[in-house]
Amino acid sequence: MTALHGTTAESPGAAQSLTDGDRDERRDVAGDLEIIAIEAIPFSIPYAKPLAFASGAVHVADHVLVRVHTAGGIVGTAEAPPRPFTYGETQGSIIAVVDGIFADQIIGTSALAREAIHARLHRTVGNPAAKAAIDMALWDAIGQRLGVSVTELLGGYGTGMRVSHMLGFDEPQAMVAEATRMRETYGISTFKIKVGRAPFTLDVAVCRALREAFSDEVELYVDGNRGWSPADAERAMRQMADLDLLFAEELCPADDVLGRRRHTRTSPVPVIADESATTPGEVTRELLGGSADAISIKTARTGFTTSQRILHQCEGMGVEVVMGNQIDGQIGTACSVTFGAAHEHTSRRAGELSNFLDMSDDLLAEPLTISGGVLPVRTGPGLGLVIDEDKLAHYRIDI
Ligand code: MUC
Ligand code: MG
Repeated sequence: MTALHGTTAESPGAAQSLTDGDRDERRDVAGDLEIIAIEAIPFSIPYAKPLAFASGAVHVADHVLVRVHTAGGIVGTAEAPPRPFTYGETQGSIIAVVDGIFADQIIGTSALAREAIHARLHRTVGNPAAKAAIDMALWDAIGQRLGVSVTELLGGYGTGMRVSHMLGFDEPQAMVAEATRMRETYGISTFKIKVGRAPFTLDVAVCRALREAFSDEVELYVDGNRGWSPADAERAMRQMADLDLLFAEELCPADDVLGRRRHTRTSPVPVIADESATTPGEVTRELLGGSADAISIKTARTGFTTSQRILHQCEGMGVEVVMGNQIDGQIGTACSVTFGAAHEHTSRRAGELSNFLDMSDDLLAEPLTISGGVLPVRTGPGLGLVIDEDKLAHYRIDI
């Protein structure tokens, strides 16, 4: 059995209160959770309804299933969705970095040594989706071994989250029709409108059409994926000041530091940082630099461990957060709701948890369901995910 790495099992304080039996049990947990292998399996599932936005479009979910195997026969599972147009990761790069770098760094370590594993993975600055998937698979394994859900391990706040649906690029009336379908079928009443095309001939018109169609029955906010200049953002937000938008997300290029600061100062609604705030350090820079008022937390890029660091950072600063979507499939969405529902601060706003509805199929034996505008958390143990092995065999592209 592997010893605990830097935990309290051997510490003097613990020795007074633990019996030999307790100590054996804790060594067993750590030993059962020793990482013995990691699999990175590429799979491709077409979208029934592709999603287009200012920085790209997704027609096929070219994701990677990450499975962490432990000495006790537990398999932790998560999904990495590469976003080449945003972070430069691809299906191939995720597999290469997991197999070539991360596996060696953590095989032989107990999944309980979460800080040691975090420190090793974060020697590498980039590769967010690869690191996040490993992190979440490890939490899944820990939850399974302990017989509790990950959402309880993380915080145990609630049992589900209100859902916000992302409306991809289309003509104004088609986007209204899509929102209507989401309301009628799933009870969703919060929508993130993708903007970042032509602000004054199309984007503002889309937002106005949605507000006119639904009056005050829906919550609306916009996400530009860096598509507008700061000057256009200022003017467009002024033109939409009467639309009662909740937020404006990442409207301008991430590098335009002064422009984004000016736009944040003049925006009539809070500005969310998404692509510009992907690490705790970037969150600090954006918030203290005055380039954002709120933060999008995406478990697909910061897993559970770093997402919790960012969440606590925001909470301490009195900054709002939204659970974002990296165009996740059902496994990724289950991870987002697991984290979002676990905490009070992430549960205040609707989470972006419905993109999987646009996929033609998925890998879970028991699909996620949204009803009454709410996605429930899986009750575990772990993440409570069972992969349909026939579907995985069908959609994997490595054999
Ligand atoms: C979003 O919030 O920007 C689009 C690209 C990506 O990485 O996530 C989505 C949604
Ligand atoms: Mg965004």
